[in-house]
Amino acid sequence: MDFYLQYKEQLDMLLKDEDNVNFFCELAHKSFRQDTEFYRYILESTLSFTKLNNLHKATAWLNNYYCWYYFDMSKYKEAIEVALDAYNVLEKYGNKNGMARLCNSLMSCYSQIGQIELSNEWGIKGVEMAEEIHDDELLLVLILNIGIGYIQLENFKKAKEIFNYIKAMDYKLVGERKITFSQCIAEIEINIGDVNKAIKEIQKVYELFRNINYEFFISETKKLEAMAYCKLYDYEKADMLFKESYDFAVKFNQNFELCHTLVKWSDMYIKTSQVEKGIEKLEEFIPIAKEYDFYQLLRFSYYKLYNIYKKREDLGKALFYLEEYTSVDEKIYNFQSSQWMAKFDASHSEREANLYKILYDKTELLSSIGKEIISTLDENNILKVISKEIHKLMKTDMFSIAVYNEETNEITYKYIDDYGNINLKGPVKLDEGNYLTGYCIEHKEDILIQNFNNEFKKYVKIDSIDEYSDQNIDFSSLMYTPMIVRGKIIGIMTVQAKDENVYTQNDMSTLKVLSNYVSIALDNAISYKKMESIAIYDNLTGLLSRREILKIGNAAFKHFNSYKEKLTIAMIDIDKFKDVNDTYGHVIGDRVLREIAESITKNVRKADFAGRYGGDEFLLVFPNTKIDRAKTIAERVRKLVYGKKHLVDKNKKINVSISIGLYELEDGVDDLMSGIKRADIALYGAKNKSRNCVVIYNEM
Ligand code: GH3
Ligand code: MG
Repeated sequence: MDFYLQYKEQLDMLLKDEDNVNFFCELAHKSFRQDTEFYRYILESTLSFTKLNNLHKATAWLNNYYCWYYFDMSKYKEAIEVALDAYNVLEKYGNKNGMARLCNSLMSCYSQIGQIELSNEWGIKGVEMAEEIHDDELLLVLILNIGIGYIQLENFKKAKEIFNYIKAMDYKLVGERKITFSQCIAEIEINIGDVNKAIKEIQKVYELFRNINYEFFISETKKLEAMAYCKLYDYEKADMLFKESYDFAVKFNQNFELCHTLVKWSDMYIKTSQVEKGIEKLEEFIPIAKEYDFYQLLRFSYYKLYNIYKKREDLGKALFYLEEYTSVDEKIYNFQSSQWMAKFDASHSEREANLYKILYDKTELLSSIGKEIISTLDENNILKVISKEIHKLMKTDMFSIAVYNEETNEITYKYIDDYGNINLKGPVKLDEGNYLTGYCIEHKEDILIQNFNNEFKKYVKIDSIDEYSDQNIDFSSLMYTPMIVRGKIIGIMTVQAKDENVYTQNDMSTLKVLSNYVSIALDNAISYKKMESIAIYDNLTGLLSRREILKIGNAAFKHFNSYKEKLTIAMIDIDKFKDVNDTYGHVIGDRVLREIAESITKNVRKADFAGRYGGDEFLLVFPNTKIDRAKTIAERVRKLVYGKKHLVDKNKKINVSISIGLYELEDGVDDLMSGIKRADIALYGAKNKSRNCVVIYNEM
């Protein structure tokens, strides 16, 4: 049938039911990157038809393809705009299939302009959806693109895990994807592996070019080849290849490739001490990158220039590039805190753990253990949860977590013994015989051993097992995996069994998922502890924390002791505060507590200090103040607190009073604590008297 007749017929069908969009999608799919003009033409004419006829769903589907047209034109903002629009429309219709595809498009766009985090978020979201609708092909594309994102972030280890997964799953890769896959493997090998393997992969790519329009891929392939030859120190050949890559990028209008090539080319010059030439390439790259918002590349490059000029002590230029660097950094950050980021409600780490779950294992059990682990803020509890659960997942005669202290280069092993008690071993220096742990930490790599006696030499440079001081000699099968948070290694996890050949690659993957959860949880626990201990202000009232007011009190006590400066302290407790809670609830109670704290701080002098000592108790420190003066202030505070009305119900306001005990420090008092005790005694005096009053210790 004549093409245009067929096309018209299909438009009519679309008008009847806008789900009849397949014909157009297939047309686009076939011509994509093979016949760009036709691709654009088909999409634009069909889109003007669907828009005119208010076919929103069909428009959204086609916009997903149109987004890729913008993408190839380096118009990423436009690409993102149509994709987001389309996503919103399909979300309304609950069309998971289309949404998952748009996740993929958005992931690629954001990655291109350097919004890798955002890109990653979309990718992982897409992965979840593709899983849900059992679309393995789309799942593969998404995972492939997530891998590319990690390469762009120069996180080659993670990228490698992902590509290993793709290999292991034995997915059928065809056409362009085969090319992309080989290019990625090559880039990973160049950076963290074997250059010769990389060159072999690149050869594969050239062979694939025979059956495909290679315009889109040639510049990148040449660039990768150049990078490989840099690794082999053949800079002449590399220079030539960079030039070819550059020319192809110009010829085919590929701005991203052009920029990327210039950056890598300049890297080579800088490395070979031809710094001027390196700067020249970067200067050519910057305006193009700025025009197309290649933030990530810009950020890396500004930082490089900053360092070059700093080294040369050209501080003016160094500062200029540092400022450029920070401004790009901020832009990236602002993007990340944009409304789209906010749409992803769970935290990034949690989603990342989720990706691992999908990559390595699909059981719900893991995810529920993960949730339990992540919600724990106590290190020992984390260990308990995981030790209990791991037996359900694999054979375990010994399980241990070792926490690594980078500063002291020490590790502390923690494990649960047969009686359910937590045992510690260490801290021990990493280099004192803890070879496998050391290897795992140093290389940030997993270890899977089926037979300890035969295999330990792969990881350990010792001749005899007698030199081995780790506890694992009783065990034949061992697995180790590092725990990494934000690129930093915080420890390892190990599972061991007495028999040989116990663990498979699959068990290793499971352990990795768990280690991911534990890493997040431990990181949370550690930051929580830190936050707790460094908190200067009390969360609820905003007054100084107990720890902080005691610190200040102790300093004032030193002045009292050494320089005979006067010092008076006050203990305050809210009267019948339990009743407020019981009558109006804790939320109102909290508010009243906050308001009382506010009245207290407002009405002491600037030089005085107020802290929350306990539940409804406050400690005031009046430095350089005699009891009479302190009494006047305390009376004022008491009156003003009692005078304030607190709204506790729709129309109900109440007054709440406080009792105050005062004590002026006297010679012979050993420390601040003894002073506080006396102020407390005075406070109880006030409670016994009538409440809502001030009592002085020495007048009791
Ligand atoms: P008294 O006059 O003898 O001090 O009576 P009281 O009811 O205030 O008794 P006490 O000081 O022993 O009890 C303090 C009460 O303060 C207990 C608890 O209900 C409440 N409380 C402590 N901390 C908080 C808090 O952070 N928020 C709220 N809403 N209530 C708290
Ligand atoms: Mg009280």
